[in-house]
Amino acid sequence: MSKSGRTPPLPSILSQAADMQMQMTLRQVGFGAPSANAMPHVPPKPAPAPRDDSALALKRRDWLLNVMEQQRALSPYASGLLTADALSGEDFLHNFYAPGRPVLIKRAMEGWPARAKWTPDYLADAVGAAEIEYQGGRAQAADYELAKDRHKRRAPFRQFIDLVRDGGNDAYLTAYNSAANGPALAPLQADLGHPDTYLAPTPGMLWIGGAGAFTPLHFDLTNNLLAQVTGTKHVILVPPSQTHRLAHNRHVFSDVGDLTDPARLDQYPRARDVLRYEVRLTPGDLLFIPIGWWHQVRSESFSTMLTYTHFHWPNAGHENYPAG
Ligand SMILES: O=C(O)CCC(=O)C(=O)O
Repeated sequence: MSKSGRTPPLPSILSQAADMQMQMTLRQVGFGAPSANAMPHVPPKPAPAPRDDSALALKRRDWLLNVMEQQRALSPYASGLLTADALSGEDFLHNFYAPGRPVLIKRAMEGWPARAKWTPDYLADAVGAAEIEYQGGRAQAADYELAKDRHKRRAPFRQFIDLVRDGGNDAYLTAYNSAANGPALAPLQADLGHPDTYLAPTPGMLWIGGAGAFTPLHFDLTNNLLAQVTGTKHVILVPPSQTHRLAHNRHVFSDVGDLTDPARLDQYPRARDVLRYEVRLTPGDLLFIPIGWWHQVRSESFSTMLTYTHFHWPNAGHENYPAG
């Protein structure tokens, strides 16, 4: 009751109750007004240094990630890899981008001339002898992704196409080369559309390789959208909750490298029953790979693809990754 004897309006009661609660909470943590017989302030003893129990801390973190994954598995909507048809920007944001869930999006690249045109011969004629940078000498090196800079090569584009048209993993034009290739590959831009439902108008980064081109298991420090133009790719996606099974010792790479290689699985048995989703990327498919999701990609045929990172929403995870 108020002094006037009338019941104060409800919001006032609520705010008094909230004040009271806040004061009690503050008292509990030692912020109460000093009482008349308060003791002189004695600085608290410093807390004992924590034991070095990093192994236990890691076990607890992995327990938490497992429990959360088990809970997601209750719903195929929450845990499966969904395929969407002509997904709106709003639906993409709320159901996939913000929650960090992958999605395969169909029918978002209708009318791109590149889908019909980009054969090896057409590409060779369109770009001609302009020199480009690509990744080369990969067949004999196990660490060709980790040691990317050592594998940069240059060649006239037509010669590069001859290196990849019959397949193999030795040469691959990747997103890592795109900063060097803008002017040389400019004639191809007119053949491309742009998935502007999800992306700002920044050009994508081109990948061109033959059947067998392989990108080992890693995660990216940004959210990525893959746009498959021609050819097909086999992608394995693994949620971040499985990191403890993947021997994550070097930068963003897994020492396992290839989840389809029995010899690697013999060496890293914890990776055997890792939770995974497999996707076959076909021409006209967009695949959203959220930041932190492990993936490995193998081209099944001559293949052209773009990757984009300039979404309409923040995508700056790479700025503070503890790279070590
Ligand atoms: O297509 C590929 O070979 C690799 C694509 C990829 O890993 C990526 O964009 O992060």
